[in-house]
Amino acid sequence: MLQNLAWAVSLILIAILAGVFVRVIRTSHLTDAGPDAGKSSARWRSRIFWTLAVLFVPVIAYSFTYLPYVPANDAGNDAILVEATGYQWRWELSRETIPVNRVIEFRVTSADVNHGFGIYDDKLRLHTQTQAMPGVTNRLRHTFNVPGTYKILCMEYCGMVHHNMMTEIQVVAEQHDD
Ligand SMILES: [Cu+2]
Repeated sequence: MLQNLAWAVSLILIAILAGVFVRVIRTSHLTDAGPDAGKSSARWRSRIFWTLAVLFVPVIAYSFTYLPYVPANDAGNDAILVEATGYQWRWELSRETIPVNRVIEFRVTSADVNHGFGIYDDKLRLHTQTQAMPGVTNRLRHTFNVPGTYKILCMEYCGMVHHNMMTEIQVVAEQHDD
């Protein structure tokens, strides 16, 4: 799963970084010996910097090839629309039942403060999410492949009863078009 991969990559990078720190600490008493000291490490720093700088652009570009968010100028007629509004402290949905294997477009906004709109399955695995912001409608597209009851939880602390801000949406096999 993608989350496990991200976790593994993070652990490897943390280990490398920790190794660099330990090496710097262990060799720090050697660095002020002679006029050439520090030159080779400066060369290495510069090499690593430019390698990372050159890698950064394609990696970031690739990571943007899939985003669930829909630009405001995208007409998107084929998706089934669900209007979702966050309030302190509840969600209001324009429909509570949606079909499986169809593109669902959530139009998410808030009536008061910032909320986080997160959709979880019955095992509380996050499937998709976006921000619910006052004065802004975020368009989030997702296709549910498994029928069932999904929970919508607030993902951003929004006051006293934030923890209670949840509702459910049913993903069903038969079609329920408007
Ligand atoms: Cu909240």
